[in-house]
Amino acid sequence: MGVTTMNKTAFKKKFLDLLTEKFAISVEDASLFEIYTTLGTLIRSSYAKDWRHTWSNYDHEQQKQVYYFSIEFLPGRMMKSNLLNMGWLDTVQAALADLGIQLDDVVAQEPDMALGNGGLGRLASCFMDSIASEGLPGNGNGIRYKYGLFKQKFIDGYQVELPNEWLARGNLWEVRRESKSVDVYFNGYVRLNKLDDGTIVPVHEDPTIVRAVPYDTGMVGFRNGTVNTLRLWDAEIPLSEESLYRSIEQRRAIQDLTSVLYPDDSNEEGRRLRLMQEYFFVSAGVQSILRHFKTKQQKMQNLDEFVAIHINDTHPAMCVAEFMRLLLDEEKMSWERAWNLTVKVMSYTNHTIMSEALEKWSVEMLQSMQPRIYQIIEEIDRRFVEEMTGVVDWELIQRTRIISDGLVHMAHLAIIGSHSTNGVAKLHSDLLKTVVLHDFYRLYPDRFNNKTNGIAERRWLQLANPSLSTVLDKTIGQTWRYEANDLHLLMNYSEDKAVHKQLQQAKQANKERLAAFILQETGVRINEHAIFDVQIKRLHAYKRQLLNLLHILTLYFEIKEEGFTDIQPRVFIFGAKAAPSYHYAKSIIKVINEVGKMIQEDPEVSDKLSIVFLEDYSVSLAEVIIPAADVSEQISLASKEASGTSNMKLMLNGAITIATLDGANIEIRDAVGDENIVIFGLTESQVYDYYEQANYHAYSYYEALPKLKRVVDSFVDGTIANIYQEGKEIFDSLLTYNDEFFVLRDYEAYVNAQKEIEKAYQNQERWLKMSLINVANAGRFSADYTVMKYAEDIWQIEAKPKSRKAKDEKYV
Ligand code: BZD
Repeated sequence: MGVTTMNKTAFKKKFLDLLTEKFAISVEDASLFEIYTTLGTLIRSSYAKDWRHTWSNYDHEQQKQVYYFSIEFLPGRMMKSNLLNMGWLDTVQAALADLGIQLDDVVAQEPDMALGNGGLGRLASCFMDSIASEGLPGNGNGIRYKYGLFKQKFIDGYQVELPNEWLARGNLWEVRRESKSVDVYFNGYVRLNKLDDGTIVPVHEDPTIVRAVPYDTGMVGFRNGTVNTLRLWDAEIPLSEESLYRSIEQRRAIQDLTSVLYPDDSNEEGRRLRLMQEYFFVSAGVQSILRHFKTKQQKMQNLDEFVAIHINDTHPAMCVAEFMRLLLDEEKMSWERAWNLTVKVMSYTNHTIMSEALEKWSVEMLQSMQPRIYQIIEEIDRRFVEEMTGVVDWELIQRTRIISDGLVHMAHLAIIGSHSTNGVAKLHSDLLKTVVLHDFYRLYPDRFNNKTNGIAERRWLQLANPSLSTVLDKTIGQTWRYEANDLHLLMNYSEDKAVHKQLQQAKQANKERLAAFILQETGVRINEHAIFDVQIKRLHAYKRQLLNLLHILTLYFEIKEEGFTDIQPRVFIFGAKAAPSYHYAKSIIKVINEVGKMIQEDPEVSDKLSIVFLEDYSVSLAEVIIPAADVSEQISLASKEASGTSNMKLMLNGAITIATLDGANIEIRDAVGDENIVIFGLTESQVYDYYEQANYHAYSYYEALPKLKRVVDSFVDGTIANIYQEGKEIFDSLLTYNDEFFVLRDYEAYVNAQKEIEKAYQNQERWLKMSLINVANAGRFSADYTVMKYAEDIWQIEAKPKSRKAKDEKYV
């Protein structure tokens, strides 16, 4: 059965038969979970053939494949996106409705697959969708964490973390592939055996062996018959070695290896278990790539014509050394040849300029856990220094070498060991070249390039926003569903009142859906006609949720103390998790929640303002919030947000962006024009000027602006209840510690920008046109285009014409 051919009658029969087979139950008596399991099984078995074909065709046609190594993948739920991509969505929705079942109720049974923290992990999953949809030969390689990112609850306004047992009821989509298991070695020591002919053979003595077992999940391409593979590794006790691991501690240590995802998204904790996780999925992945390659009857020295390995941030940077190890120790290749291949095969993406996120491991830890890998890194470092000596100055070599001050610098390993280093938005890539990685740019100017992030527009528009999708279909036809840039056709209707009206109705329907959700989740009834102002992203000081809060408090005091009456009603919606150990971020959550409560309990303001901080922000929650947003808050301190991707999702859904000139916001402004976005605040070069001249005095802004003073004082003067410690902490961060992220400096500009937003909203004609222009110009941020650029410029892989069917279909 081809995945795009399925009619309602055939589906119903198959579905009901399978329901009986699996559960011996009628549809009337079946639980939603039984229905979900049956539907999922049917979906999976229906793409199974395509999955096998995709896999064998790549081999058969000797296609070069990319392996995307990422310590995080954040796909969210998969059922609906599989249905959409198979071309089954409408049929299945209608067939189930005939049986008295709402597809959305069924879909809600699926737990979010949350094996990631935020932007980086979600990007990896958007790429998986786009790589398959472009028919590109590409696979993901990561870790099958037993517990996903923690579940967030608020208790008395405080964040509390609970375990996320996403596997508790099994996982429909994965296939355990026992036969593809590999062994990964840790600890012990390396003995160098000298053979009679003088060659030296390293032998790993007394290792701890962990069995890596892969679980594969099909990544279904959009209506093109391509089904790629996401391979996630689980750690198990090796069967043959069972007797060696009898102690409970030893067994537990192995099982713990893939137990939890580290919940820190931009802070390097340097824990031993994390390093073990990194080597574990790197070694398992690289071993399985080489093992597979050896079945091809190709020469090892031509490996780079068949394999590209992508290092997503530095967590998989040991790919470089592991690849070298296998070529040297197992394949007996010479160093020069192995190195040459490694650099050609590897490529690396940097996702942050925050120095605390740059991974460094102590020599001691790496050496004791990975004695052979450490030796190889040491040799790479030695040769690097040797090669550069006399070519560039000594200080530059010291700053760029891999091992220094007792630390192994993972970004240095990734850059030196690969042919490409890219940033994730133009500004970010420029900053890498000119500031953060400037030294490396001097050494390897040709390796640096930009690949602005992109998003899976199928998920974020077609699936998440059916109301808007219908308006688009009616207005510009359906080709945008295949070719995101065709959204641009909407520009022909930028002045069309009838289209504006339909866009407005679609947005209103989504706002009502979100309001109902909020009522159900929090018991709070919000004004559906207010401006829905949304900030959704991890809680981090540089993202400046605090600046947003200062504005909310400003409005609050204007109403309470200055008697303002003409404020446009607003609902401020937050979604954000803080790393469990990030005290300051947790204080901000608490304070936002307390301000929310204060406002809600005050009838003088509660019809004008409200704060809704939704618990447990996730991909699925984002799918409900984003279509309902009027305003997109992208207010990080310029230079700090590498790209951002919620900015793209929100604009695609017609929200107007209020933004600093940071990350991809700059490219959004270029796409929509200055009149269709509201920009404020310091530019990146002004921020750097402040750093250089060390002349920022937060206090002077506090003193000079009475409104700001009133707001900042409210953190410590008792205005806001229950925040004694948290309020003081925030107050001190701003004044005693001189406001690291220039919140006070940007306050006035931000408040003015918010006034502009309000003015624009009050002129609905203007607003709807702005919104339309945002939708019309969001196509360029489709990850389909992003991955094609990676494919052409970095990975050198291509799709066979037949696997790009979906793109060609529209011309038929
Ligand atoms: O990566 C984010 C950046 O902050 C965003 O600006 C960018 O859009 C996305 C995608 O490129 N970085 C992360 O999400 N980083 C992490 O999640 C992370 C996770 C573990 C350790 C360090 C960082």
